[in-house]
Amino acid sequence: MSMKPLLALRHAAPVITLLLFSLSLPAQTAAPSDPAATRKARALFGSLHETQGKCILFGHQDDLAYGIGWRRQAGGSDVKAVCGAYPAVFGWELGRQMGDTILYNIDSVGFADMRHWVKQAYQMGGINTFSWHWDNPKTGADAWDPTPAVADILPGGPLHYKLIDQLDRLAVFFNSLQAGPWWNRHRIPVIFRPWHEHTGSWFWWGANNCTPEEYKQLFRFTVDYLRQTKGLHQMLFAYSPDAFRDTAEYLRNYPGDAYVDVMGLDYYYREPRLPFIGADLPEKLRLVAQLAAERRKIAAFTETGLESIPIENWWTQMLLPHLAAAQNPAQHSGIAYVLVWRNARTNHHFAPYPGHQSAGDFVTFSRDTRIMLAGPALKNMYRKEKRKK
Ligand code: BMA
Repeated sequence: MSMKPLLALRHAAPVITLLLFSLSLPAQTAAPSDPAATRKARALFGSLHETQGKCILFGHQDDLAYGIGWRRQAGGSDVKAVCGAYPAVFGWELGRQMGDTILYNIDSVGFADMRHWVKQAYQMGGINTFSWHWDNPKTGADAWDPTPAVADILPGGPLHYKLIDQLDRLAVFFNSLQAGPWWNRHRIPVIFRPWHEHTGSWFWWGANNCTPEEYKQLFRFTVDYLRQTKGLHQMLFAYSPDAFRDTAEYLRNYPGDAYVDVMGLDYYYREPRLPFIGADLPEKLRLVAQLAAERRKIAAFTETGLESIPIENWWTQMLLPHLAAAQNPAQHSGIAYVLVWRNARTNHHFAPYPGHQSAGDFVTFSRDTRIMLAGPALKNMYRKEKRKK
């Protein structure tokens, strides 16, 4: 190359910089809690924030892995089989325990398969979110063993090494979720929802099994370790209490704005409680949406469902109006996504399947303009990229 083009290039450099800078100007003001979040994680956060209040993304746990009467079939999805579209949000589970010889999660989903499906979901613009039912590190029993263990795994505790071991393994797994061609290979941004449903006491990290201070320390340590020690910046973190009475209870274990991106709610519809929930949920979802809006966070109904959906029109008569009650488009406030739990078997499923009595109502729900499933609009989820400062 002669000197002239080189010089031209040198002079063009500030112009290019300015151009890139101005391209990034209309970037969202709402940003992830991690100041060093990757471009894709920023884009995801920004898109969710922008969508919030306008429409609600529909999600399903283990959607691509199995459903009623099938398992591990290419293209399989009960949601798609019923309404013609894949969900927009895909939930995955990391428990019981990660280890050198452990190939499957608690629900017999292989981690290698999961990696493949996460990528598939991402390539359609879908959002991947992870739950973690980690075994009780003190007793070795499952996550539902309420024996207190949080103090033991905090720094200085006798079992701290077990937490480090699991977080190291989670980091390897999260980092293995990658996409893009060689010139733009990147880590897939994910929403991680650790230590969920803590307002209940069924997990060893639940309300009666550790103090709010211990819980906050555990949450902060988890985030700091993954973010700072392991250098994971593709992560958004969800804080997801179960049923709560008021703002004070919702926020009692809140680790702080620097540690949370999604303010969630895990709350199931259960038949004996249905009239109560019917009255209660719009208000609770509104409260979560408001708390999130005040902090410029994302609000989400991070886990819900009505087991086996015995109410034919539950989708349009309960879930949809409850979600809609929290929407406030003018303020970008509302519930950004809802995730229903897994389709394990006919007496433990939360999405419909072909032939199910609520299938027709689900189709109506899925076509409502306020509900978004996979499709062309979802393709832009990771495109509104704010450049890293
Ligand atoms: C529960 C049930 C269990 C499952 C666990 C973790 O709600 O669905 O069957 O093992 O979640 O995914």
